[in-house]
Amino acid sequence: MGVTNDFQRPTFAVVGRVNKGKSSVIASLIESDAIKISPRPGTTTECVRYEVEQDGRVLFSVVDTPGFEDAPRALHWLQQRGASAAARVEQVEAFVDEFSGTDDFVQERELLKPILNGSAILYVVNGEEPYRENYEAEMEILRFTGQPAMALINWSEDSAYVDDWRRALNQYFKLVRSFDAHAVAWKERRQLLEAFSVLEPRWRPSIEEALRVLEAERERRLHEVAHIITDLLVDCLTLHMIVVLPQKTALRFEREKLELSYHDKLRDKETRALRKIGRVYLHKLDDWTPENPIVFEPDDDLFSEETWDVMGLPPKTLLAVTTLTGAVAGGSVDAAVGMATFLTGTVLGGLGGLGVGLYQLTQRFASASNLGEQARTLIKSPRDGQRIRVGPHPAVNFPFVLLGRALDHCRRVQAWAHARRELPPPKEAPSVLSSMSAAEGRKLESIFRKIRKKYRGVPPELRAELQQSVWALLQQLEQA
Ligand SMILES: Nc1nc2c(ncn2[C@@H]2O[C@H](COP(=O)(O)OP(=O)(O)OP(=O)(O)O)[C@@H](O)[C@H]2O)c(=O)[nH]1
Ligand SMILES: [Mg+2]
Repeated sequence: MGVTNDFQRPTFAVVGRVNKGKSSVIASLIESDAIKISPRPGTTTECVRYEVEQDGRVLFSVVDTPGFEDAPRALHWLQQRGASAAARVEQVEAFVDEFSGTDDFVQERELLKPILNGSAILYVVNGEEPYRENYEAEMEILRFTGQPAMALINWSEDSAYVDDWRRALNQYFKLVRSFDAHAVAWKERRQLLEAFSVLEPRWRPSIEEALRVLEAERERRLHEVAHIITDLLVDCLTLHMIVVLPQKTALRFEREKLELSYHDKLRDKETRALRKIGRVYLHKLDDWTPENPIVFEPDDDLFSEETWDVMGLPPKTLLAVTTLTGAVAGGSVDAAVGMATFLTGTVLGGLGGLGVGLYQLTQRFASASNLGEQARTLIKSPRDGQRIRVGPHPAVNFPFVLLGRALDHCRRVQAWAHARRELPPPKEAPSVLSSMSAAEGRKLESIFRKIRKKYRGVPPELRAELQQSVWALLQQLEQA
């Protein structure tokens, strides 16, 4: 670490006993997957500075440090010198000099350096473990430095010891906050920065700017995700394949293969979009395979019955949406399975206004259909071949299932703290769309219907309208 004077620039040294989550706190705060974290004590052996910048200017820095190993003995050395309160910081400097070049107090000397250099102190404890008096030596040494200091009770979620910790820490630190390096999201990061701004008034303008940057970044990400989800919906709602089969091939032999490849294309589009959403939140989901389902659990197939039951619109809303739009003309609504089936011919006015019922009525699956004589001439089919089209997917619930899954995934990556190196299992929370009102559902359904109709060229206004609705849903999601 270079020697810079940290008295002018906001710098926070994250200190504490070995293995209490110091590096994890930093990783989650600055969203870094590169910081070394491990269950083995003594993972961090040298100070490492991380600078948070905006337009090339450093707004604040955090310094990762090795943990205290033998604080009681170090404190004993300091106390033996018996300096006045005003001279205590020189005492700590003398301690660092005294053992310099020896094998003694290696970690203590290293962790004290940034503090002696002007960093504020962020003292991290593990709130899952009971408070013990032997932490007091560490806190006393930190007090000797005279630097502004706050404490963070890490691992605080569901811990019975947090109150004890708080009482003890309050005696040593100006501020005491709880934190959970494994569960922090945007809100907790903002709260920690706010605490930073209280800790040292001189640094407030920089930290306030960092808060503004954080807020702007949150907004930017939501817009980016709205864009990704809109593209996914438009892409999947308009996806269709036209294949020419020799005249004598019976469609029933080819149908299954065509449908499978059509569904695989949709799955692939979805996986790509979900990875992109992960990247917006600086998470890589690139090593996803069906065997290593970092995006979804193995039985979460896009077209599984369970997925459709859980992820799309709930049956009641679906019913309300479908009957009122008139999309069921001539079709039927199967309330028992909560799935709407409807005559897709009405949706396919786009095909030269033929209005012929080209599609099988299906529930979860799109099916391949022979376009028939009329359609064939219309799309200049070779005389000796039959043109088969699969898609666009006809089910009313299909875009809702896609949307519900994308929003759920977004909620999951937003809550995925960077200290956790694997995607946490999904929370048992109801799907985002389960609380959608019939009015909201109807509005979306009408947009989806228009997009399907214009499947050969979706007007930009329609896309923008959808993006606006997705953005509103993402806002609701964050505020929930
Ligand atoms: N469940 C849970 N585990 C945590 C939390 N914070 C850290 N851990 C785990 O605790 C272990 C130690 O975390 P580190 O961040 O490496 O701890 P450290 O204080 O930097 O450790 P040293 O560098 O060895 O001093 C790792 O296995 C982390 O995954 C937390 O808030 N919740
Ligand atoms: Mg560490």
